[in-house]
Amino acid sequence: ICKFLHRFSLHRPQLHRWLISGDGAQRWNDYDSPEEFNFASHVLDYWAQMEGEGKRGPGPALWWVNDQGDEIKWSFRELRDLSRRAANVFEQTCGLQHGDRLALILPRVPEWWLVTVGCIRTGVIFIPGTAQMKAKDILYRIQMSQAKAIVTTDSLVPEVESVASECPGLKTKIVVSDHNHEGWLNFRTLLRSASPDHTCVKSKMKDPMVIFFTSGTTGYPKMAKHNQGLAFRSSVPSCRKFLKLKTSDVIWCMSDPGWILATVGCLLEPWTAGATVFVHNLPQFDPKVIVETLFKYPITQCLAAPAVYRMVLQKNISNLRFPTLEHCATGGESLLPEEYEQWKQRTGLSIHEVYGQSETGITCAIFREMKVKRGSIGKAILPFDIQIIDEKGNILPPNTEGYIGIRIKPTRPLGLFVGYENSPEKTSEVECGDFYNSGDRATIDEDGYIWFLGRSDDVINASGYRIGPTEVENALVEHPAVSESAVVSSPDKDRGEVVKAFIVLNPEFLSHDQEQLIKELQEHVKSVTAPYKYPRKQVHPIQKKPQGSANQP
Ligand code: BCO
Repeated sequence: ICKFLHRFSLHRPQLHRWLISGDGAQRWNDYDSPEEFNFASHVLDYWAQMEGEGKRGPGPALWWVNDQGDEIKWSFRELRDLSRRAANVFEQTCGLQHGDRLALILPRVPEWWLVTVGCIRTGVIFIPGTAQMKAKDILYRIQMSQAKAIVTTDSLVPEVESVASECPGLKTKIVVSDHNHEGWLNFRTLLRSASPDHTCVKSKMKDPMVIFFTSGTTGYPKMAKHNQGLAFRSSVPSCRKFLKLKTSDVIWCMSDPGWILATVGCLLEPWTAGATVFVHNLPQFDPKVIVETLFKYPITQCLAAPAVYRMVLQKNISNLRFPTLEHCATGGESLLPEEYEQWKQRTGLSIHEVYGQSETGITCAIFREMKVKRGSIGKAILPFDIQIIDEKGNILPPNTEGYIGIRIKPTRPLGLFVGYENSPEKTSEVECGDFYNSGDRATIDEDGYIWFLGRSDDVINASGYRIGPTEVENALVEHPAVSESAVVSSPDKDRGEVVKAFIVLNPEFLSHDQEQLIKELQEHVKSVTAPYKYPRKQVHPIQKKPQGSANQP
């Protein structure tokens, strides 16, 4: 009956309402797979309608602030109209069509939400990236993804301009700014004159929605492509139980907009529940500002990498009893049991771990009302069937170390990526028997709780960032001092892991002051690739031996 009603509801908005309960949870089954789904029309427009009928509370859909005291609050109706305008900008002004790709490289500005939803309305596939990226990172992403358009911010205009001639497929450059740039369309100006009427595309569930670039052990980042299932997944009952968001909740997910954690935690999860998304556009991360913000605004839930909680605790701030905060979740790297204990003692709140990847979205979690087992990343969120597997895809018994596997046969669950774009061989490398092999090592206990152990490959997870050693090695060898480099992960008390680089110097740099050279190499990496990747551990330059001499370090 549920399936029938759901199918019917896609064409009859008045029936669609029957499928949504008072707290915003949609009455789909965990295993449902409707043929059509569009987050903008099925979720946002629904909440706009509820607001219009006085059936949703007064909280805004988006509440944005910055460090200069600016504030923006948009209701779901405003968001609907503005994102329809964005859709018209993309379709009418930029000539983008269903299936075209758009690179989205913005910091936490309100327009990020208009661009994402505008893309969903038009069927344009958006490709988020962090605004820490440099020209080469951007060039690689545009060339690989064949993006026809880019939306970015003032500071990245020169970076894009420096590589634009190498991107013949890039037809439209859009800047989110109060200033105009030659050769660029101005998003804010266009939005003002665009029509708020737009007919949302009827997307099929299998239509691509978003592509995330994700780092691996070798080579450059791969493109993990997701269909509409990533957004639909937020609507199924198991996912709704994980944060148990209500329309009165105000959730602050601190992830950079370039990561899947932001797409899930700042967009899909909160708005599926009709909750308020809170955003603080911090130019620079500062634990003190995090604490002040949690005191100043009525934030009820926060989702941030363990490093954020860790750095707040390290500040030794006397009062961490936040007046409205009820629930804390974390993901991206491991939270240490002692950090959990300290946070609980100082704030009175538990931190609930979640686990996921760019390929999977949030895969398992300590649900809001679930018993916390300290150090566990929780249980599978349906419809994902997670098992611990060996390298052939055989299921291992409880308490045996293996890989985190997600069942893909006989049915690939909605919410799991559809594959690495343009790389069937890389896609098949991670398919292992009936499972997707995450490459992460873990055990599962008799109660179904999963215990994360670490990566099986050389990918470095520094404060929640996934960094491929090759990306840093390639950046280092661009410096004239560097003849060869090898980059590895190194344990770190603040960031869990950090990048450590070993350098073989070219002979003419051997006499240079080593401490100064280390700093220069760090700054060099920051200048040629996204700075979060720079080697933080002291790198000790190694003398390059003349050819034929003994091979000593
Ligand atoms: O630490 P330093 O000051 O030496 O360097 C920092 C920045 O100052 C610097 N930087 C940034 N922009 C720059 C720049 N330098 C030159 N030019 C620029 N334009 O570069 C370094 C960047 O490091 P960071 O981003 O780690 O900065 P910070 O301030 O230490 O931030 C700490 C964290 C904890 C806020 C940050 O590391 C963070 O946000 N981590 C979480 C990442 C995350 O969200 N991961 C989730 C991925 S999705 C996923 O895992 C799937 C889960 C479902």
